[in-house]
Amino acid sequence: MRYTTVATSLLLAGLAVASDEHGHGDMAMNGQQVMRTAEGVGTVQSVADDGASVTLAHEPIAELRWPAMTMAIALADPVLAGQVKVEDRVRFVLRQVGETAYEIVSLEAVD
Ligand SMILES: [Cu+2]
Repeated sequence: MRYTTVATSLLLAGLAVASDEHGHGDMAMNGQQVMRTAEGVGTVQSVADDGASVTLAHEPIAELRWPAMTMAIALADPVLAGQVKVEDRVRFVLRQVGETAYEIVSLEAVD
């Protein structure tokens, strides 16, 4: 019984390592990271002076399992900052750029 438990743990550990390596393999083959994108809507709370980020009060984003929250999000291009102003309701597209990091690649005010 005890032996079986140990063997199962080793098997699960092996699977975790295998799937991790698979993810890195994808990156190497494509020559770039596999990017996940997701769309959201929210209201602009502030825009960084240098155009590097915007702070949004965004609605839940089901694809990422994000609840509604207010957060600063990096902008892929500072030009995006010029397209919106505080209190604008916006639609945006996020691109994953790291394990838990996202940046906005598209940002536009909506009615
Ligand atoms: Cu958030």
